[in-house]
Amino acid sequence: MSKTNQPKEGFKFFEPNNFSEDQVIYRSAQFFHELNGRRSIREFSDKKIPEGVIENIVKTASTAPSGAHKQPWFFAVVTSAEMKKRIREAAEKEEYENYHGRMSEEWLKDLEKFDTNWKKPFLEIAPALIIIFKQTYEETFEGKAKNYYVNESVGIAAGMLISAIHHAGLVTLTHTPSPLNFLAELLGRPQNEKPYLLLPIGFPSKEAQVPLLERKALAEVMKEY
Ligand code: IYR
Repeated sequence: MSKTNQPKEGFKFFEPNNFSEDQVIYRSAQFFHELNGRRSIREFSDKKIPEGVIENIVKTASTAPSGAHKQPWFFAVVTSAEMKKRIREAAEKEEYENYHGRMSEEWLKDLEKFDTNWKKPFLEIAPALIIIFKQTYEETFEGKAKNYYVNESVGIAAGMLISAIHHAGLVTLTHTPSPLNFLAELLGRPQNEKPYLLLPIGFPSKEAQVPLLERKALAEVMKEY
């Protein structure tokens, strides 16, 4: 479709999809159905992820909207057995403390149905770990530049990463072995980056089990005004 006007300086005309109304309805239902099949997985197969898939998933996450389009995120992809082992050891050290005193009784009770504990074998078994870093500011040649709405931006990118992983037919877990600081140290990340989430990614183990959970009904999460 050709436009008669010129776009304003620094802009271009947006090219919409132009789906029919029926297509919009169908696509929305289809995408819900697809994402409703997503579950957090803690039991992984060691099967390799096909070439190029992680790159596509990270590129998808990096399309997320961000404050002033600063894209204040960085994705560290760990596939080396040696580094996965070091991360597992450091994570288990933190998790041991979490499960033995740092988490409240109420918190431990809330986690009972997930049957989790301080041991994290998936950190070595999964073929890859993606560690998302948030960039609290940007380091430029002129010095420090500000980033905006960093938590919101990186949270949205993380959601898009998880959706892309699921869409590809892979599984993941949003793992938070808090405090996460050991990851910045192990991976030698710069001062302006703080670890945000750790996601093992791969195929599920044939024996993988997930807890019986219900999602909230629409009326509990939405109201029209
Ligand atoms: N980080 C711990 C504990 C944990 C916390 C929450 I909130 C969960 O939803 C699940 C686990 C762990 O990964 O075991």
